[in-house]
Amino acid sequence: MTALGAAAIVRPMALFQRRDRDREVYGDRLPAGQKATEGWPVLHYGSIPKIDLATWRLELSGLVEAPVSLTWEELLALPQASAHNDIHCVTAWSKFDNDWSGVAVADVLARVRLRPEATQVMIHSYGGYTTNLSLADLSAAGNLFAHGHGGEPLTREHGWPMRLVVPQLYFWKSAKWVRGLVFLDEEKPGFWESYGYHIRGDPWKEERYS
Ligand SMILES: Nc1nc2c(c(=O)[nH]1)N[C@H]1C(S)=C(S)[C@@H](COP(=O)(O)O)O[C@H]1N2
Ligand SMILES: [Mo]
Repeated sequence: MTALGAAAIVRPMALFQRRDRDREVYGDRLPAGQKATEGWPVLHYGSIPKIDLATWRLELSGLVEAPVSLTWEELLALPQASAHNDIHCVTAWSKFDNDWSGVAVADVLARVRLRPEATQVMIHSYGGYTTNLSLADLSAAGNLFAHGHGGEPLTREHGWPMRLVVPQLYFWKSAKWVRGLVFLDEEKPGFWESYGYHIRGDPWKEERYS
């Protein structure tokens, strides 16, 4: 057998063994097709945007009664919250037991009056990334606009100064470097969704691609 052939057979077996081990350790907390990672991979399209806290804003616009713009100080003046959760990336890694700090999505949404027809949201990031969520998925309990992880401020590559954390959906929905939410009355695909990622992305239903 060639070296290549051996590698091709051995590697999938190792993967299955690892998935079995992960299944024993994490049980029902591991969605189908995922494996646990100890580190924290950095994944994004393009380069890390340059952000200045003095000019940073979180803009709430679209189907709202009046647009709202929060400065960094105004975000920090909102009630500070924390969340403990597992995250699942569509590239098949899951990272367990994350401790996030930030502001509950509900407390940010409380700052804006939505028009009744607003049912969907496009998240916009510094650097141009977008991802879409239903208003229901965005406002699910436990979702956070996070500025810290593991007791430390977010690092630049993980979304400093602030990222969204929506742990019940695949992690591409958790936009890093968030700069605005645009409220919509119809479902529109964001960046990865327009390249064939699933429009919703529930890891428990393996909604990876459409
Ligand atoms: N702004 C921005 N946010 C993003 C992305 C991106 O390319 N740009 N990639 C998404 C994807 S595909 C994943 S898996 C996670 C990765 O987050 P991490 O680098 O903190 O692990 O960020 C998501 N948020
Ligand atoms: Mo991803």
